[in-house]
Amino acid sequence: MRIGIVCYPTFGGSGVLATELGKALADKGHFVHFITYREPVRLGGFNANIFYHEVRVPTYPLFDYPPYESALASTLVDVTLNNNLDLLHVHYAIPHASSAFMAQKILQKTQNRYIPFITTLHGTDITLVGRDKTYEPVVSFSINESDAITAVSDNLKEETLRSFKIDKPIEVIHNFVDVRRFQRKPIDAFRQVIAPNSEKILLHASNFRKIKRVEDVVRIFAEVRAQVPAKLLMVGDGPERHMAETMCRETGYCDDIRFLGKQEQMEDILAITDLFVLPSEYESFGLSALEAMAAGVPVISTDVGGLPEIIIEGQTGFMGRVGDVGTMGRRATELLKDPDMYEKFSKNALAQAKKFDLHNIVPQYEALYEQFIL
Ligand code: GMT
Repeated sequence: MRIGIVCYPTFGGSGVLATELGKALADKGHFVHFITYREPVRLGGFNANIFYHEVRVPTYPLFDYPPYESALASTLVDVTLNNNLDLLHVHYAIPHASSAFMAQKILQKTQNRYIPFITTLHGTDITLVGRDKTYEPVVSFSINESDAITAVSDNLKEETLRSFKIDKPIEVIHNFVDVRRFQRKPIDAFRQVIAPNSEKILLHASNFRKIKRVEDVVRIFAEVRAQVPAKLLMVGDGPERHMAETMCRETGYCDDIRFLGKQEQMEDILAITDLFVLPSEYESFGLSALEAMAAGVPVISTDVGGLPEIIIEGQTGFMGRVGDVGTMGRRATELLKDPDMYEKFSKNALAQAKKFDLHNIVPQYEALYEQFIL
């Protein structure tokens, strides 16, 4: 198949998933065309079946807001025609689904050619941004005009049906992880630098937006650190980072917390990690938690959104209510203090991640695509 993938090329979960999907499809012999404004961060090395098309957004003095949506639609028309694409798969509804709809109509009218498009809903495109009145009519319309709609969790499907009038089925295809990629041996020198006295290592990775509640990560760490020698790694960057850094100073554990910024080699960082912490206000799925589990790292998280679909309470990690840093901190401490329990959780986490391995999930996308290929 010849598939066009549209996504945000950044470190966000939807971009990561879309890129990994494209790579997995290319490995299976499909031709994959990424159509984005920048090369996706996880794209990595050369693959003969992968093509990258940059969406150029020319600026003009009149444009306070350069019209990205139009530039994307035009590029989709061009790439579809010149590469004889079979279908478009857009990740994150805004503005990708409406651009795909526009491209579909242009191709129909001018070339008498029908290009199906599938929209995968990822989370904030529904739960935050999409619900906003400013976008809602366009989001509802373009989701409904998609040839197929998928959501990354049962919870996100329910949220979508609650917030929008959707007149066609939404198929749930859970996010996936390449488990093999996360079977790394810890780099001793790296562990030694981070935790020179064999302290436990906790990790949080996100885009540091409000919804991630990074202040709770620091509070949970403070609870743990009061009981167990430990270090906290904060990976990523975003609007709440400065606040989190200020908070660290207030806890008195500043020397034990390191902000690493954006990182591409998550498998190496996870290989030295003991516990992953994700106390979000909402997660449609929590791809970062699944990646941690694939590395055998138990997860301490909130019990929101799609997280209970991947984390098994009391077996692969512990979940607390939003803001309940006391419970999450206590559970994290118990786990780190009990080597037998930790060992069991680590094994369970890996076993659970294997259920979401790319070999189990990618065929679900292929089966869906096949329904639309003439
Ligand atoms: O919130 C993020 O980390 C970014 C965001 C995105 O769309 O790029 O992530 C959403 O999609 C991910 C991939 O499907 C999910 O794993 C995240 O849970 C989801 N984030 C939220 O729902 C807040």
